[in-house]
Amino acid sequence: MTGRRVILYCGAAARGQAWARIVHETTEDFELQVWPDFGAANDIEYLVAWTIPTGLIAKLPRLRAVFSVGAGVDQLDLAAIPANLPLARMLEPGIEACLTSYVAMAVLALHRDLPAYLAQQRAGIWRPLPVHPPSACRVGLLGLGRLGMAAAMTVRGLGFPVAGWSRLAKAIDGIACHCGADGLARLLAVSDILVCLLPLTVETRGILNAENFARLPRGAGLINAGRGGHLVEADLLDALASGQVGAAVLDVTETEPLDAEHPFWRHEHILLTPHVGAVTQTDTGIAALLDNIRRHVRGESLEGLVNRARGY
Ligand code: NDP
Ligand code: OXD
Repeated sequence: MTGRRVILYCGAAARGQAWARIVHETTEDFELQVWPDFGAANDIEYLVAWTIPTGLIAKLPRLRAVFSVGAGVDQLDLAAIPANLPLARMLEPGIEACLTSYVAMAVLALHRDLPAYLAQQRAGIWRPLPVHPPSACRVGLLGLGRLGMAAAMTVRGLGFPVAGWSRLAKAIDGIACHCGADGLARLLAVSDILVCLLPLTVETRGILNAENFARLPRGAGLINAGRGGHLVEADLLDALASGQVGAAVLDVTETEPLDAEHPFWRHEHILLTPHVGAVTQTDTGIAALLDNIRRHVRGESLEGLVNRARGY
C-alpha cells in the first residue's frame, strides 16, 4: 500500500479512542481520526460510523467508502449517502459470538419459564411448572443470515428443533427452511419460541404484529434481537394479556432508551435488556474494518456490502 490512508470514525467516543490507539500502534498503513476532532477533511478516504452527522459527507470530498460500526445499517440515513459510495456493514466474529450467546440465553430463559419463576420468587411462591426437554420446544428464526444462521446452529446444538425464514429459498442441513409469505405462515405455526433476527427494512417493519402472533401456537415465546421497529408494541401487550404470547425477551425497542413510563419495564411476562445482544468488539472489530478497507484499496469488493435497494 502506498501512503497512509485516513479513516474518520463517528460513534461512541471510548471505542473511537481505543481504535485510534490500536491503529496507531499496529499499522503504518492507516490513521484513524475521531469525529468531531479531525484534521484536513481533504485527507479522509474512509468513514466508519454508527450514525452520520447531517452534512458531514458533503464536507469530505475524497471519501471513497462508508462502513457501519454495527451489523445493521437501518440507523444510517441511506438516502444521505451518495449512491457512488459503497456502504458495508460490520461483519466481525465478536458480534456473532455475543449474539448467539444472547439468543441461547433467551431461548433457555423462555423454555425454562424464567419470567414466571422470577415473578413467583418476588411473590414468595414455590410452585413447579411442567418441565419438558428442549426436543419438545420448536424454535423458529426470522432471518437466516449471518447472525440467524449462527444462532440456528447454536440453538440446534442445545437440542431444540429449529426452523428458519429468509427472503430467498435456502437448504440447510438440520434446519427446516421457509421463505416468502406462505413460508412465514408455515414457520409461525411451528414456532413455540419465535426469534427475530431480521434487518429492519420497509418489508420487515412491524412484522411482529397481532396477525402473526395469532398464527403462533398458543402461549408461544417471543425473542426480539433484531430492531425495535420490527415489533408492534401494543400488539405484544394485547397478545400477552390474552395468553396468545406467553412471554417475551426484548433486547431492542422502538425508542431507545425506553421511556420511563413504558409498560414493558414492569411487565411480569417480559424480560428486557438494553440493546446488548451483541456489541462490536474493540479488537476483532477494528481488525475486520481494516481488512475490509484493505480489500477496497486492492480494488476487491467489500465484505458485507449493503444492497441499498433491499435495505440490508
Ligand atoms: P444478514 O443480512 O446476514 O441476514 C438477514 C436475514 O434476513 C437474511 O436471511 C435475509 O434473507 C432475511 N430477510 C431480510 N429481509 C427479509 C424479508 N423481507 N423476508 C424474509 N427474510 C428476510 O443480517 P445479520 O444476520 O448479520 O443481522 C441481522 C440483524 O440483526 C441486523 O440487521 C440487526 O438489525 C440485528 N442485530 C442486532 C443486534 C443486537 O444487539 N440486538 C446486534 C447485531 C445485529 P436472505 O438470506 O434471503 O437475504
Ligand atoms: C448492530 C447492533 O447492528 O449492535 O451491530 O445492533
